[in-house]
Amino acid sequence: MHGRESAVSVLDANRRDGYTIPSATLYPFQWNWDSAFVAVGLAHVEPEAAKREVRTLLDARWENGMVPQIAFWSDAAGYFPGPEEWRVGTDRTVHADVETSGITQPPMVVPAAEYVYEVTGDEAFRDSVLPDLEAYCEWWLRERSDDGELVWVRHPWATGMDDSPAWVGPLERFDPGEVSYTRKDRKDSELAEQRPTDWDYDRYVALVRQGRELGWDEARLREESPFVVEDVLTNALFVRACESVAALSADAGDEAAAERWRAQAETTRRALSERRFDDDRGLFVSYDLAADEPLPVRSIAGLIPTLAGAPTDEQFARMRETLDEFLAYEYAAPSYVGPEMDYDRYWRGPVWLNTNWLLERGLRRMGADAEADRVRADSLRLLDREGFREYFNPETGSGRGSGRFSWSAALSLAWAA
Ligand code: 9WN
Repeated sequence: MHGRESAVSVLDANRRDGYTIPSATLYPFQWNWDSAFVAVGLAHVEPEAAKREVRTLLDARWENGMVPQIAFWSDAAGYFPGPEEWRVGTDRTVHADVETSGITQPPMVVPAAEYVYEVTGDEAFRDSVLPDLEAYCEWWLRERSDDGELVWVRHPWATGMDDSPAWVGPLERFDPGEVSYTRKDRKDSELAEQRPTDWDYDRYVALVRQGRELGWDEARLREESPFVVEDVLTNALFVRACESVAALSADAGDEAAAERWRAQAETTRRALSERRFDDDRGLFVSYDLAADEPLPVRSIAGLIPTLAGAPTDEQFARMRETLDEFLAYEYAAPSYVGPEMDYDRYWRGPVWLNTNWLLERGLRRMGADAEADRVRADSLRLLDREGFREYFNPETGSGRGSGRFSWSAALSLAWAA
Protein backbone atom coordinates (compact mmCIF):
# COMPACT_ATOMS: atom_id res chain seq x y z
CA MET A 1 0.00 0.00 0.00
CA HIS A 2 2.85 2.38 0.80
CA GLY A 3 5.17 0.78 -1.68
CA ARG A 4 7.49 2.00 -4.36
CA GLU A 5 4.85 3.60 -6.56
CA SER A 6 3.36 5.71 -3.83
CA ALA A 7 6.82 6.76 -2.61
CA VAL A 8 7.73 7.88 -6.12
CA SER A 9 4.44 9.73 -6.47
CA VAL A 10 5.03 11.65 -3.22
CA LEU A 11 8.51 12.64 -4.39
CA ASP A 12 7.24 13.62 -7.84
CA ALA A 13 4.49 15.75 -6.30
CA ASN A 14 6.96 17.47 -3.97
CA ARG A 15 9.46 18.10 -6.76
CA ARG A 16 9.98 21.69 -7.91
CA ASP A 17 12.52 22.98 -10.40
CA GLY A 18 15.49 20.68 -9.73
CA TYR A 19 14.80 20.03 -6.05
CA THR A 20 12.26 18.42 -3.74
CA ILE A 21 10.49 20.28 -0.94
CA PRO A 22 10.25 18.31 2.33
CA SER A 23 6.47 18.78 2.65
CA ALA A 24 3.86 20.78 0.76
CA THR A 25 2.03 21.69 3.96
CA LEU A 26 4.94 22.60 6.25
CA TYR A 27 8.21 23.20 4.38
CA PRO A 28 7.78 24.73 0.89
CA PHE A 29 11.46 25.40 0.03
CA GLN A 30 14.64 23.38 -0.48
CA TRP A 31 16.14 22.11 2.78
CA ASN A 32 19.72 20.96 3.12
CA TRP A 33 19.79 17.52 4.74
CA ASP A 34 16.29 16.72 3.45
CA SER A 35 17.58 16.98 -0.12
CA ALA A 36 20.47 14.72 0.83
CA PHE A 37 18.13 11.95 2.07
CA VAL A 38 15.87 12.50 -0.93
CA ALA A 39 18.83 12.01 -3.28
CA VAL A 40 19.71 8.72 -1.56
CA GLY A 41 16.22 7.37 -2.26
CA LEU A 42 15.93 8.82 -5.76
CA ALA A 43 19.28 7.28 -6.75
CA HIS A 44 17.48 3.93 -6.97
CA VAL A 45 14.48 5.01 -9.01
CA GLU A 46 15.15 8.32 -10.77
CA PRO A 47 18.94 8.74 -10.90
CA GLU A 48 18.81 11.90 -13.02
CA ALA A 49 16.56 13.55 -10.44
CA ALA A 50 18.91 12.38 -7.65
CA LYS A 51 21.88 14.04 -9.30
CA ARG A 52 19.94 17.23 -9.90
CA GLU A 53 18.77 17.30 -6.29
CA VAL A 54 22.38 17.38 -5.08
CA ARG A 55 23.50 19.77 -7.80
CA THR A 56 20.72 22.27 -7.04
CA LEU A 57 21.47 22.24 -3.33
CA LEU A 58 25.15 22.86 -4.00
CA ASP A 59 24.17 25.72 -6.33
CA ALA A 60 22.90 27.51 -3.19
CA ARG A 61 26.36 27.34 -1.65
CA TRP A 62 27.71 30.58 -0.25
CA GLU A 63 30.96 31.94 -1.63
CA ASN A 64 32.66 31.02 1.63
CA GLY A 65 31.69 27.37 1.16
CA MET A 66 28.68 27.05 3.48
CA VAL A 67 25.73 25.06 2.14
CA PRO A 68 22.70 26.72 3.73
CA GLN A 69 19.89 25.08 5.67
CA ILE A 70 17.22 26.56 3.36
CA ALA A 71 17.43 27.80 -0.24
CA PHE A 72 14.47 30.01 -1.18
CA TRP A 73 14.47 29.24 -4.91
CA SER A 74 10.89 30.38 -5.34
CA ASP A 75 8.29 32.49 -3.58
CA ALA A 76 6.13 30.35 -1.35
CA ALA A 77 3.75 31.17 1.45
CA GLY A 78 3.20 29.31 4.69
CA TYR A 79 6.63 29.16 6.29
CA PHE A 80 8.19 31.23 9.03
CA PRO A 81 10.95 32.46 9.03
CA GLY A 82 11.12 33.29 5.33
CA PRO A 83 13.82 35.20 3.42
CA GLU A 84 12.71 38.59 4.74
CA GLU A 85 13.55 37.45 8.25
CA TRP A 86 17.01 36.04 7.45
CA ARG A 87 17.95 38.77 5.00
CA VAL A 88 20.65 36.82 3.27
CA GLY A 89 19.97 38.26 -0.13
CA THR A 90 21.42 38.15 -3.59
CA ASP A 91 22.86 41.59 -2.89
CA ARG A 92 25.15 40.19 -0.23
CA THR A 93 28.72 39.13 -0.83
CA VAL A 94 28.02 35.81 0.87
CA HIS A 95 26.03 34.58 -2.06
CA ALA A 96 25.23 35.63 -5.57
CA ASP A 97 22.35 33.55 -6.87
CA VAL A 98 19.62 32.84 -4.36
CA GLU A 99 18.20 33.96 -1.04
CA THR A 100 18.95 31.52 1.76
CA SER A 101 18.82 31.17 5.53
CA GLY A 102 21.92 32.14 7.52
CA ILE A 103 22.80 28.75 9.00
CA THR A 104 23.68 25.28 7.74
CA GLN A 105 22.54 21.75 8.64
CA PRO A 106 24.40 18.45 9.26
CA PRO A 107 26.62 17.78 6.21
CA MET A 108 24.68 14.75 5.01
CA VAL A 109 24.86 16.05 1.43
CA VAL A 110 28.47 14.91 1.16
CA PRO A 111 27.92 11.20 1.91
CA ALA A 112 24.67 11.43 -0.08
CA ALA A 113 26.60 12.63 -3.14
CA GLU A 114 29.01 9.73 -2.75
CA TYR A 115 26.02 7.38 -2.46
CA VAL A 116 24.50 8.76 -5.69
CA TYR A 117 27.86 8.33 -7.41
CA GLU A 118 28.18 4.75 -6.18
CA VAL A 119 24.73 3.89 -7.56
CA THR A 120 25.07 5.74 -10.88
CA GLY A 121 28.82 5.58 -11.58
CA ASP A 122 28.47 8.92 -13.35
CA GLU A 123 31.95 10.45 -13.44
CA ALA A 124 30.71 13.76 -14.85
CA PHE A 125 28.45 14.08 -11.79
CA ARG A 126 31.38 13.25 -9.49
CA ASP A 127 33.57 15.88 -11.11
CA SER A 128 30.83 18.48 -11.03
CA VAL A 129 30.08 18.15 -7.31
CA LEU A 130 33.47 17.31 -5.79
CA PRO A 131 34.82 20.92 -5.67
CA ASP A 132 31.67 22.12 -3.86
CA LEU A 133 31.75 19.20 -1.42
CA GLU A 134 35.38 19.85 -0.62
CA ALA A 135 34.73 23.59 -0.22
CA TYR A 136 31.93 22.78 2.24
CA CYS A 137 34.25 20.60 4.33
CA GLU A 138 36.89 23.34 4.20
CA TRP A 139 34.28 25.82 5.41
CA TRP A 140 33.47 23.66 8.45
CA LEU A 141 37.11 23.56 9.42
CA ARG A 142 37.88 27.21 8.72
CA GLU A 143 34.75 28.84 10.15
CA ARG A 144 33.37 26.29 12.58
CA SER A 145 36.25 24.67 14.38
CA ASP A 146 38.42 26.06 17.16
CA ASP A 147 40.92 23.22 17.12
CA GLY A 148 40.74 21.63 13.66
CA GLU A 149 39.22 18.55 15.26
CA LEU A 150 35.55 19.04 16.20
CA VAL A 151 33.10 21.45 14.54
CA TRP A 152 30.36 23.58 16.12
CA VAL A 153 26.97 24.99 15.15
CA ARG A 154 25.24 28.13 16.35
CA HIS A 155 21.52 27.44 16.06
CA PRO A 156 19.31 24.50 17.14
CA TRP A 157 17.86 24.43 13.59
CA ALA A 158 21.38 23.74 12.33
CA THR A 159 21.44 20.45 14.20
CA GLY A 160 18.33 19.19 12.36
CA MET A 161 17.00 18.07 15.78
CA ASP A 162 15.57 21.45 16.67
CA ASP A 163 13.89 20.99 20.06
CA SER A 164 16.09 18.14 21.27
CA PRO A 165 16.25 18.18 25.09
CA ALA A 166 20.02 18.45 24.63
CA TRP A 167 19.58 22.12 23.69
CA VAL A 168 17.44 23.13 26.67
CA GLY A 169 20.51 23.93 28.81
CA PRO A 170 22.11 26.39 26.39
CA LEU A 171 18.74 27.92 25.48
CA GLU A 172 17.87 28.40 29.16
CA ARG A 173 21.06 30.33 29.70
CA PHE A 174 19.94 33.34 27.71
CA ASP A 175 17.03 35.74 27.77
CA PRO A 176 15.54 36.23 24.30
CA GLY A 177 13.82 39.43 25.46
CA GLU A 178 10.55 40.49 23.82
CA VAL A 179 10.44 38.77 20.43
CA SER A 180 7.42 39.37 18.29
CA TYR A 181 6.64 37.14 15.32
CA THR A 182 3.87 34.94 13.93
CA ARG A 183 4.38 31.20 13.66
CA LYS A 184 2.95 29.47 10.62
CA ASP A 185 3.66 25.86 11.55
CA ARG A 186 0.72 25.12 13.87
CA LYS A 187 -1.92 24.48 11.26
CA ASP A 188 -4.35 22.91 13.77
CA SER A 189 -4.54 22.08 17.46
CA GLU A 190 -3.30 18.51 16.96
CA LEU A 191 -0.19 19.72 15.16
CA ALA A 192 0.37 22.36 17.83
CA GLU A 193 0.96 19.52 20.33
CA GLN A 194 3.49 17.93 18.00
CA ARG A 195 5.59 20.99 17.19
CA PRO A 196 8.19 22.84 19.30
CA THR A 197 6.85 25.12 22.02
CA ASP A 198 6.75 28.94 21.97
CA TRP A 199 9.51 28.92 24.59
CA ASP A 200 11.74 27.24 21.98
CA TYR A 201 10.58 29.47 19.13
CA ASP A 202 11.29 32.69 21.07
CA ARG A 203 14.90 31.57 21.33
CA TYR A 204 15.14 30.31 17.73
CA VAL A 205 13.91 33.68 16.46
CA ALA A 206 16.14 35.70 18.81
CA LEU A 207 19.17 33.77 17.51
CA VAL A 208 18.16 34.44 13.89
CA ARG A 209 17.79 38.16 14.62
CA GLN A 210 21.17 38.28 16.33
CA GLY A 211 22.79 36.61 13.31
CA ARG A 212 21.13 39.08 10.99
CA GLU A 213 22.19 42.07 13.10
CA LEU A 214 25.78 40.87 13.08
CA GLY A 215 25.62 40.43 9.29
CA TRP A 216 26.17 36.66 9.67
CA ASP A 217 29.78 37.39 10.62
CA GLU A 218 31.16 34.07 11.90
CA ALA A 219 33.94 35.54 14.05
CA ARG A 220 31.59 37.90 15.88
CA LEU A 221 28.94 35.22 16.29
CA ARG A 222 31.52 32.84 17.79
CA GLU A 223 32.16 35.49 20.44
CA GLU A 224 28.63 36.76 20.96
CA SER A 225 26.18 33.96 20.25
CA PRO A 226 24.85 32.30 23.40
CA PHE A 227 24.39 29.07 21.44
CA VAL A 228 27.70 27.58 20.30
CA VAL A 229 27.48 23.81 20.42
CA GLU A 230 29.61 20.88 19.27
CA ASP A 231 26.80 18.57 18.22
CA VAL A 232 27.80 14.90 18.09
CA LEU A 233 25.48 14.07 15.18
CA THR A 234 26.93 16.92 13.09
CA ASN A 235 30.44 15.78 13.95
CA ALA A 236 29.65 12.17 13.05
CA LEU A 237 28.36 13.31 9.66
CA PHE A 238 31.40 15.55 9.30
CA VAL A 239 33.61 12.46 9.66
CA ARG A 240 31.48 10.69 7.03
CA ALA A 241 31.71 13.81 4.82
CA CYS A 242 35.53 13.79 5.03
CA GLU A 243 35.55 10.06 4.23
CA SER A 244 33.34 10.70 1.21
CA VAL A 245 35.49 13.53 -0.13
CA ALA A 246 38.50 11.23 0.35
CA ALA A 247 36.82 8.38 -1.53
CA LEU A 248 35.61 10.60 -4.40
CA SER A 249 39.03 12.28 -4.67
CA ALA A 250 40.79 8.91 -4.79
CA ASP A 251 38.35 7.76 -7.45
CA ALA A 252 39.10 10.90 -9.47
CA GLY A 253 42.84 10.18 -9.19
CA ASP A 254 43.69 12.93 -6.68
CA GLU A 255 45.60 10.89 -4.12
CA ALA A 256 46.93 13.96 -2.25
CA ALA A 257 43.41 15.23 -1.54
CA ALA A 258 42.27 11.72 -0.65
CA GLU A 259 45.08 11.40 1.90
CA ARG A 260 44.35 14.78 3.43
CA TRP A 261 40.63 14.06 3.95
CA ARG A 262 41.27 10.55 5.23
CA ALA A 263 43.56 12.07 7.84
CA GLN A 264 40.94 14.71 8.77
CA ALA A 265 38.29 12.00 9.19
CA GLU A 266 40.65 10.16 11.51
CA THR A 267 41.37 13.32 13.53
CA THR A 268 37.70 14.13 14.08
CA ARG A 269 36.82 10.48 14.74
CA ARG A 270 39.50 10.25 17.43
CA ALA A 271 38.41 13.55 19.02
CA LEU A 272 34.83 12.27 19.24
CA SER A 273 35.97 9.10 20.93
CA GLU A 274 38.45 10.73 23.31
CA ARG A 275 36.45 13.84 24.23
CA ARG A 276 32.76 13.33 23.61
CA PHE A 277 32.00 9.89 25.04
CA ASP A 278 30.01 9.90 28.28
CA ASP A 279 30.70 6.66 30.08
CA ASP A 280 28.00 7.23 32.72
CA ARG A 281 25.28 7.60 30.10
CA GLY A 282 26.78 5.12 27.71
CA LEU A 283 26.70 7.27 24.58
CA PHE A 284 28.25 10.35 22.98
CA VAL A 285 27.10 13.74 24.26
CA SER A 286 27.30 17.20 22.69
CA TYR A 287 29.26 20.07 24.22
CA ASP A 288 28.25 23.65 25.00
CA LEU A 289 31.25 25.78 24.05
CA ALA A 290 29.64 29.02 25.28
CA ALA A 291 29.24 27.66 28.84
CA ASP A 292 32.17 25.23 28.53
CA GLU A 293 30.24 22.20 29.70
CA PRO A 294 28.87 18.93 28.32
CA LEU A 295 25.18 18.40 27.53
CA PRO A 296 24.58 15.00 29.11
CA VAL A 297 21.34 13.88 27.50
CA ARG A 298 20.29 10.54 26.03
CA SER A 299 19.50 11.74 22.51
CA ILE A 300 19.64 9.43 19.48
CA ALA A 301 22.32 11.87 18.23
CA GLY A 302 24.61 10.21 20.78
CA LEU A 303 24.35 6.86 18.97
CA ILE A 304 25.07 8.24 15.50
CA PRO A 305 28.89 8.41 15.95
CA THR A 306 28.73 4.66 15.23
CA LEU A 307 28.27 5.78 11.63
CA ALA A 308 31.70 7.40 11.84
CA GLY A 309 33.23 4.29 13.42
CA ALA A 310 34.03 6.50 16.43
CA PRO A 311 33.46 4.23 19.46
CA THR A 312 36.27 1.98 20.63
CA ASP A 313 35.28 -1.64 21.30
CA GLU A 314 35.06 -0.87 24.98
CA GLN A 315 32.89 2.19 24.38
CA PHE A 316 30.64 0.25 22.05
CA ALA A 317 30.17 -2.49 24.66
CA ARG A 318 28.93 0.21 27.03
CA MET A 319 26.78 1.76 24.28
CA ARG A 320 24.96 -1.53 23.75
CA GLU A 321 23.42 -1.17 27.22
CA THR A 322 22.13 2.30 26.30
CA LEU A 323 21.02 1.05 22.91
CA ASP A 324 18.83 -1.49 24.70
CA GLU A 325 16.94 1.41 26.27
CA PHE A 326 16.25 2.84 22.81
CA LEU A 327 15.15 -0.60 21.60
CA ALA A 328 12.83 -1.15 24.59
CA TYR A 329 9.95 0.62 22.81
CA GLU A 330 7.44 -1.02 20.51
CA TYR A 331 9.02 0.87 17.61
CA ALA A 332 12.75 1.64 17.58
CA ALA A 333 14.35 4.10 17.86
CA PRO A 334 12.97 7.13 19.72
CA SER A 335 14.77 10.43 19.20
CA TYR A 336 15.20 10.88 22.95
CA VAL A 337 14.92 8.74 26.09
CA GLY A 338 14.84 10.35 29.53
CA PRO A 339 12.94 12.71 31.83
CA GLU A 340 10.03 14.51 30.19
CA MET A 341 10.21 12.33 27.12
CA ASP A 342 7.19 13.22 24.97
CA TYR A 343 6.13 10.47 22.55
CA ASP A 344 4.34 12.91 20.25
CA ARG A 345 6.40 16.07 20.23
CA TYR A 346 8.98 16.51 17.50
CA TRP A 347 12.54 15.62 18.62
CA ARG A 348 11.55 14.93 22.23
CA GLY A 349 10.69 11.27 21.75
CA PRO A 350 9.10 10.37 18.39
CA VAL A 351 10.83 8.02 15.93
CA TRP A 352 12.20 9.72 12.79
CA LEU A 353 13.19 7.68 9.76
CA ASN A 354 16.30 9.67 8.87
CA THR A 355 17.91 9.06 12.25
CA ASN A 356 16.82 5.41 12.02
CA TRP A 357 18.53 5.12 8.64
CA LEU A 358 21.74 6.67 9.99
CA LEU A 359 21.59 4.49 13.11
CA GLU A 360 21.02 1.32 11.12
CA ARG A 361 24.09 2.02 9.02
CA GLY A 362 26.10 2.95 12.08
CA LEU A 363 25.20 -0.30 13.82
CA ARG A 364 26.22 -2.26 10.74
CA ARG A 365 29.56 -0.47 10.68
CA MET A 366 30.08 -1.63 14.28
CA GLY A 367 29.06 -5.21 13.37
CA ALA A 368 25.82 -5.06 15.41
CA ASP A 369 23.69 -6.64 12.69
CA ALA A 370 20.88 -7.95 14.88
CA GLU A 371 20.22 -4.48 16.31
CA ALA A 372 20.55 -2.91 12.85
CA ASP A 373 17.98 -5.40 11.53
CA ARG A 374 15.61 -4.43 14.31
CA VAL A 375 15.87 -0.71 13.47
CA ARG A 376 15.26 -1.45 9.80
CA ALA A 377 12.33 -3.78 10.46
CA ASP A 378 10.63 -1.27 12.77
CA SER A 379 11.09 1.48 10.21
CA LEU A 380 9.42 -0.67 7.56
CA ARG A 381 6.58 -1.56 9.96
CA LEU A 382 5.96 2.15 10.61
CA LEU A 383 5.97 2.94 6.90
CA ASP A 384 3.60 0.09 6.24
CA ARG A 385 1.26 1.12 9.02
CA GLU A 386 1.16 4.89 8.59
CA GLY A 387 2.70 5.80 5.25
CA PHE A 388 5.18 8.60 4.71
CA ARG A 389 4.62 10.56 7.90
CA GLU A 390 7.21 12.95 9.27
CA TYR A 391 7.60 11.19 12.65
CA PHE A 392 5.92 8.49 14.72
CA ASN A 393 4.88 7.73 18.31
CA PRO A 394 7.34 5.04 19.51
CA GLU A 395 4.71 3.11 21.48
CA THR A 396 1.55 3.25 19.35
CA GLY A 397 3.29 3.78 16.00
CA SER A 398 0.83 6.57 15.12
CA GLY A 399 2.07 8.98 12.46
CA ARG A 400 2.78 12.53 13.56
CA GLY A 401 3.62 15.88 11.93
CA SER A 402 3.30 16.23 8.19
CA GLY A 403 2.04 13.57 5.80
CA ARG A 404 3.57 12.92 2.36
CA PHE A 405 6.96 13.79 3.88
CA SER A 406 9.77 13.51 1.36
CA TRP A 407 12.61 11.86 3.28
CA SER A 408 10.24 9.21 4.66
CA ALA A 409 9.24 8.33 1.09
CA ALA A 410 12.84 8.49 -0.14
CA LEU A 411 14.29 6.32 2.60
CA SER A 412 11.58 3.72 2.04
CA LEU A 413 13.01 3.43 -1.49
CA ALA A 414 16.56 3.10 -0.15
CA TRP A 415 15.42 0.38 2.28
CA ALA A 416 13.67 -1.47 -0.52
CA ALA A 417 16.71 -1.37 -2.83
C1 9WN B 1 13.65 24.06 10.59
C2 9WN B 1 12.58 20.17 7.01
C3 9WN B 1 13.15 20.40 8.39
C4 9WN B 1 14.15 19.32 8.81
C5 9WN B 1 14.52 19.41 10.27
C6 9WN B 1 13.24 19.43 11.10
C7 9WN B 1 12.33 20.57 10.65
C8 9WN B 1 12.50 23.06 10.41
C9 9WN B 1 11.25 23.57 11.09
O1 9WN B 1 12.03 20.44 9.29
O2 9WN B 1 12.97 21.80 10.96
O3 9WN B 1 14.76 23.61 9.85
O4 9WN B 1 10.77 24.62 10.65
O5 9WN B 1 10.74 22.94 12.03
O6 9WN B 1 13.52 19.53 12.46
O7 9WN B 1 15.34 18.33 10.65
O8 9WN B 1 15.31 19.43 8.04
O9 9WN B 1 12.02 18.88 6.94
